[in-house]
Amino acid sequence: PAPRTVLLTGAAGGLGSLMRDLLPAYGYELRLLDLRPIEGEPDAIAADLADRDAVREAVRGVDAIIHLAGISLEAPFEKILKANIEGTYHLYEAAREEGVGRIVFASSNHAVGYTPRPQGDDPLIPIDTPRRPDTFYGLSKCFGEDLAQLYWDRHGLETVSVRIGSCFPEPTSVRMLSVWMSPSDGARLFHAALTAEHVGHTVVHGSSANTRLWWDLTSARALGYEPQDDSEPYAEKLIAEQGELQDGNEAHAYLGGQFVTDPPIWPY
Ligand code: NAI
Ligand code: 15L
Repeated sequence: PAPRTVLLTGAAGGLGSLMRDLLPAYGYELRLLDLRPIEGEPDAIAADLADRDAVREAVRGVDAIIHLAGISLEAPFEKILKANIEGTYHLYEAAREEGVGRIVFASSNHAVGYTPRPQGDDPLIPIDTPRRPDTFYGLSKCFGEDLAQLYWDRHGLETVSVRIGSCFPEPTSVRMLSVWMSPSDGARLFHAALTAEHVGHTVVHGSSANTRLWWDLTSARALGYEPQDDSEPYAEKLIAEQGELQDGNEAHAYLGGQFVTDPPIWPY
């Protein structure tokens, strides 16, 4: 049966807030979890993924999990280790112990951020492109994908790992024209990932059907995902403001964009 009750971790964050608005229309009852309290959501669980007992209690009784919680940018290794690596492990252990059947894992383009961006007639980046994390953050997403594979092979716990491009209300850079996932398409993709049959561990690219797309959406479409949006209407304005992507600019050369050149940021 299709999942009904879904635990949304990272529910206070940018993507979590967008999904809190959009996913109920698909019939899901969301249970919310985040470190931070959420305004207007008194029933949300305020818990740290480091707290194994709280995580186990949070997953009890849900049909599936959308796992967004964690550090979403580059940060010192020790912080990434705790939130993204140990935190994701705690969630998977809790899901295994409580018999939850499926997790949708928010992986990232930064797991493969050092992949050169396709230019000219280059083929789209395939989903089995070699791992090339651009940061400790991207490395933690590689770990999450491998953890998901282990829990499928060993415990039969299914995961769809979504290598999200940039999911924001609008694209805000020329690079984002190629990797943007509109919030509505994000909800469509998460819904497909929750409801497709026999996913085992499937890795998909997460974006809209952008005219300037850099990567292949075949595995996402195979789940039943049919993207409806395209960043192209934003192109003229963004290119007028920022110029085209340039050869010889390292931050324009790779899928991961500025993550390959920026110094670490610590937002919390
Ligand atoms: P965000 O930083 O706005 O939200 C992350 C949320 O996780 C925050 O509300 C934070 O309080 C919570 N959190 C952090 N550590 C936690 C912990 N130890 N225990 C419980 N909660 C914790 O990030 P955003 O943009 O909403 O992204 C959500 C997820 O999607 C992240 O895992 C991010 O890596 C991934 N992602 C997002 C993309 C995007 O375009 N928004 C692109 C690629 C991946
Ligand atoms: C990510 O993984 C980040 O979580 C998000 O904030 C964006 O920076 C996105 O990638 C991106 O590459 O644009």
